[in-house]
Amino acid sequence: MRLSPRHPRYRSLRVRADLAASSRRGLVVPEGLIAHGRGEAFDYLLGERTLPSARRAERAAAAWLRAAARPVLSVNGNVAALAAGEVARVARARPGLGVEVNLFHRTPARARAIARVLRAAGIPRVLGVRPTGRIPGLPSDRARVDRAGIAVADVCVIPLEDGDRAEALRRLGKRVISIDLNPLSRTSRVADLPIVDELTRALGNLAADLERSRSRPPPSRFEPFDRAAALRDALATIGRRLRSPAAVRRPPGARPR
Ligand code: PTJ
Repeated sequence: MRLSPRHPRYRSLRVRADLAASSRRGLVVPEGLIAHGRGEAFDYLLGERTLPSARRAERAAAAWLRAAARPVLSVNGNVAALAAGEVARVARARPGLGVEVNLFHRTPARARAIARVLRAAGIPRVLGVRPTGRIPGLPSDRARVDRAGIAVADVCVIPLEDGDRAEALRRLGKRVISIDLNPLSRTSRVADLPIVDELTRALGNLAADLERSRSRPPPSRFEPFDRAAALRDALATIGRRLRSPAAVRRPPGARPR
């Protein structure tokens, strides 16, 4: 199908078409397409831009990654398909960051395919392809981790994650940074540092912050982050947008019936 760049929602249609193609190749599971739709809905409600509160969260996340001893970024099918380049940029800007494949719907072939995409994006060492450890008390395949990665990480970045694993990671005493457009999701609510922003925008901002601070010594401690305020701000933004008269005004060019 040909998409016209003049279509007002060209970017969104392009991303959908790319994800659908990734799903046909087996990189993204059909459930991942549904998850993307939910993300799109929240992005729409948030105004499809990075909120100032999300930007603050991204800056704090960059500082936590710099303060961490063993930080890891977890990658599932959607993340590899949507943002392999941004993951590589973050990994370049934070030497020592582990990049680990972690899948809810795991098959060895999918894990290998995702690792290939990450390597092609410029990440030489991809963890989690053959898991060597397990997160206790978690029934799903998401429990299967790398003993050199998530198992020993002190800070985990978990984009598009399910609430069970976010909770399990916290129980293990890890600092959890989530990236999830839904401020009501269990993942956002249990994370120590929830970033309520779209994945590619969030990782791009994180990479830019890390690149800017590379010449400075890393912080000696983890600055506290007001997670409740970040979630409240995202919800307040959604509420304001839903109540605004502009929400029911016809878009320019729409014909009256
Ligand atoms: O590749 P697998 O097998 O590990 O499966 C990955 C999916 C995404 C299918 C799996 O993790 C899943 O089912 O996730 P959930 O529980 O649907 O949660 C995904 C969350 O990510 C939802 O809260 C969405 O709102 C959010 N989300 C979706 N797309 C984006 C997003 N958040 C930020 N940016 C996005 N592009």
